[in-house]
Amino acid sequence: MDFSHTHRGTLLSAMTLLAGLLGGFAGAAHAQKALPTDIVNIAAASRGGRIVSVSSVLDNQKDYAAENLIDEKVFGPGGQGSFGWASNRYDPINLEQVTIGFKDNPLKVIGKVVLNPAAYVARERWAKDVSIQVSTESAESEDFKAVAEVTLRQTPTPQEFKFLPVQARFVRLVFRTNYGSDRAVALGEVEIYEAISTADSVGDVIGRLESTIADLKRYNQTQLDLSANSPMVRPVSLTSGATPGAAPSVAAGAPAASVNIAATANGGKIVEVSSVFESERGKGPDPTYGPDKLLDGRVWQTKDAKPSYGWSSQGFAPGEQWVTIGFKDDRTQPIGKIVINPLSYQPRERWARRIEVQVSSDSFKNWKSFRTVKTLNLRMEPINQEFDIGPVEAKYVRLLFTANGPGDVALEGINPDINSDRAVSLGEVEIYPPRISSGELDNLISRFTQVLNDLKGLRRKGALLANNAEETAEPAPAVEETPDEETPEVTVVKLNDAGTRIKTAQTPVNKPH
Ligand SMILES: [Ca+2]
Ligand SMILES: [Ca+2]
Repeated sequence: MDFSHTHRGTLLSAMTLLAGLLGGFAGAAHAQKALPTDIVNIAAASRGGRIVSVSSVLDNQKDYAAENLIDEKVFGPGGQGSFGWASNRYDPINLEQVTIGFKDNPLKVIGKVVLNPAAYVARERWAKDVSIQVSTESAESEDFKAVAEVTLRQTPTPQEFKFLPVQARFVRLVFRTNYGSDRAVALGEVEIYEAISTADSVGDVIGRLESTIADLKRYNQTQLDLSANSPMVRPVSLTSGATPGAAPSVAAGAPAASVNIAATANGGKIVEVSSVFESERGKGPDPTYGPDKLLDGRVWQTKDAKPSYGWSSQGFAPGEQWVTIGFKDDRTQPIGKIVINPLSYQPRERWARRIEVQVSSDSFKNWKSFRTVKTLNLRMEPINQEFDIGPVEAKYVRLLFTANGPGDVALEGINPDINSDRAVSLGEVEIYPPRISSGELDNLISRFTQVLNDLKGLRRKGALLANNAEETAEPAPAVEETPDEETPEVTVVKLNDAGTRIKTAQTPVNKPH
């Protein structure tokens, strides 16, 4: 794939979201649920779909014929296009209905119906509550069973209804209510889609991708809902009693806007450190200054019974002290921001002032694999300091220290980068993946959806080949066309050449005219 740098970063971010935030959902729902559905609308007249019967048509006008439900058009501004179907009455007892059949009457497994109310009539007539029913046998009314009771919004948009996969030879829509008219019930378009079995490997991939996209959409919505009052990064607080700088918790309800992936609490870890401070020279490293103190979500506070000192090196010269951070499961992560708090239990002369941020996607032991992506110049203040990075990809992030202390000593013969050669120290490091804006996420969702549709298209090609191969061995089950005399009470209307209506009762409408 050929992504630009920006897209690559964005895609990486999405992968992080998927892996990190949505990981919990994966594989959770293996209970009975709606399956993914195919991309071909089998109700469309262009695909051989047809109206088998309809209860009535508004003033028997051809403009409102039920065939308009499957013409893949709705009316446009000013009424051009297709008017949709409207009934000739609205009777809450004897409900209006329309029955749709598929090309050659096969038994289909369907999983989704899309309805668009947009009919060119008063909006009060638009269908509201609709019963979706199926028959596996004939189009006789007693054969139908309900699979979904749906409620349409009063908007001229396609509205999707997924349900558990069900076998259907005929689909009937029974119109229970409209939006307030006693004259008619109306609908612009009906689409019907087959369910895709997830039992085979391609179907399984399609199913997982579709549910991932659904999770992304939910995540995006949650982000939008929270964006008004949700800070991206929880600051380290020197006064608050709550764990300062702790990783924002994902478990606390909605997904956090961003997660500190360096925090020990989130699987972050120190994989290598140049040295650890010896409180008493010759007595060895003092674990109270250990590098784990960089990722513990705390900074030094006087009032703490057991304060966290932060990390300190043993000795300091520019470029000779470092600490290397890895992530949960040694995963490669996209990095968008680093937050540093220099406050440590050391004199300010020892606080880290300049840091090279280096990243590697290789082994942390392979020094040559690290490259500098940013130089951080810290203020000698005991506060969180934020630095935007990249976005870059990193399996390991190394902080290489090149200066300590305030740097305000300007004496001849003194290296201003070394305010203390005893140690370099730091209180806390936080690392965050790049943020994704809602627009970027929308864009990603639509690209993922395109991939999903391409996959469904490929599956269809494969399925067609397989069907052709099997055709001689096992012909598709044939179904007799419902005989005219058994057709349910139907009034079908045709126009003769002079435009006069001719009633031809009890005749299924098989083709457009
Ligand atoms: Ca239509
Ligand atoms: Ca700390």
